[in-house]
Amino acid sequence: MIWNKARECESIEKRKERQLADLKELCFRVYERVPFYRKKFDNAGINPSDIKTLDDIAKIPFTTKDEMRETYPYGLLAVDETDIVEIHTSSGTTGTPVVDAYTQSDMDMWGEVMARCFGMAGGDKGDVVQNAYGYGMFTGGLGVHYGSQKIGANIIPAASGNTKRQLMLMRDFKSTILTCTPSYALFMADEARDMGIEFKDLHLKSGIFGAEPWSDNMRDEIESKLHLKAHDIYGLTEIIGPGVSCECDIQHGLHVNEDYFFPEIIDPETGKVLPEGEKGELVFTTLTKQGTPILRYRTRDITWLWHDECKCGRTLVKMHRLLGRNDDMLIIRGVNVFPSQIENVLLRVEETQPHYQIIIERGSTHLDEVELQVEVEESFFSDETKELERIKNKLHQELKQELGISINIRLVEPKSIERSIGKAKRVIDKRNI
Ligand code: DLL
Repeated sequence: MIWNKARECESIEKRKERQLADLKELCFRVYERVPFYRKKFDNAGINPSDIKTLDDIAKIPFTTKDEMRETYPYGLLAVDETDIVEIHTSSGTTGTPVVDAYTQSDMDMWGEVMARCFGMAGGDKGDVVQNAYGYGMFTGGLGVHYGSQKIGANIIPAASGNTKRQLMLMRDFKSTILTCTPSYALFMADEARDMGIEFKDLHLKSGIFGAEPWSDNMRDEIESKLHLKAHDIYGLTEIIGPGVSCECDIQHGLHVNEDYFFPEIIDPETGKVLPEGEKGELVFTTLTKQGTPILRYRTRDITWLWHDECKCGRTLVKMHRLLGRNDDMLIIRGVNVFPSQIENVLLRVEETQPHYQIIIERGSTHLDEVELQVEVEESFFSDETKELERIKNKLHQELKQELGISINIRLVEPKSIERSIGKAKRVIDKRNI
């Protein structure tokens, strides 16, 4: 099913015309309504009227995650606060989150792009969507929810976790589409085996998996274990949430909903726009978003873009499955974690030193397991298990509050973590994704 053929399959020329018209309007709108952008334009010596072609977008300065944090909570708002109908924040709970504030028209647009993603994954009215993304401030759960309702499917808002119940619902309500992180899909496969449930006897036909890196190998494993067709979905809070791009049935690149999210690839070092087909950092401009429009957001995600005549008929530009990031952000069980957040907690907790290593593994359960090895402050180090246990519990609580996930802690003796003369190797990622 192609949800919106007129838009998804329109000619490239026509789409470009619309993108340009929307870009121009956007520039005038944010210049007038958002002091943050007015200052950006002024400092760069440009005026909204200087944007005459799509290539002129390169004149506009980038927006970064740090800037989005600095403007918390409503510094990027381009409408009256009373026009906001919903807010979400980035996964992971850093002190100051990144805020996405949606007007009703933004919500309609989100539903529209997610409906397209469902279409790409073969979804339609009559389908039963089991949504095992997290609900709440994270965009995954509700974003998928709105898209599913838009296509008229029956949504089971199972949310993540409680796997036994998940499998029971899947069997009893005959779920046809599963939406969750790819690692959770594999975890479910193992649980099902233990419960004596065979996926081939269930009704799943497709899955929409994303929010974390995965690979073609993982796709093969998921498809064979869960007996479904696995589609990659990409998105990020800063832009809208899930629904920025998704794979169609051809499974050869993700179609970007570029009539709403204008993509560019830049050289992360120089900031220069790279020609189509070259690998670099993905940058997005939200062409029509009203609540918190974003101009040239540096995602830090690495990929490349290309146009081809996709057999599905869609003309939307494609992006390759993500190749990685060019910052140190980790995605652990779908939650974004920066090593600096861990460091901040270690500095705050007086019993520990900011000498640490983070070891990430994906064992037999397919879920990410993290161990934080951390040095205890000399004056607190003791042979008493009780005392060490107290420190461990305290740190565990603090980290859980900061990161939003639980991590295993191993306290080690002062000065036992290897010191580096160069850039310290803080993260040892053993996940073979
Ligand atoms: O993860 C939104 C989302 C929800 C996408 C559900 C897909 C499905 P954030 O928490 O803001 O938003 O994290 C965004 O996650 O910049 C990527 O680095 C990573 N990411 C998202 N989708 C994929 C994917 C949601 N399909 C960050 N493959 C992004 C690899 C992904 N990484």
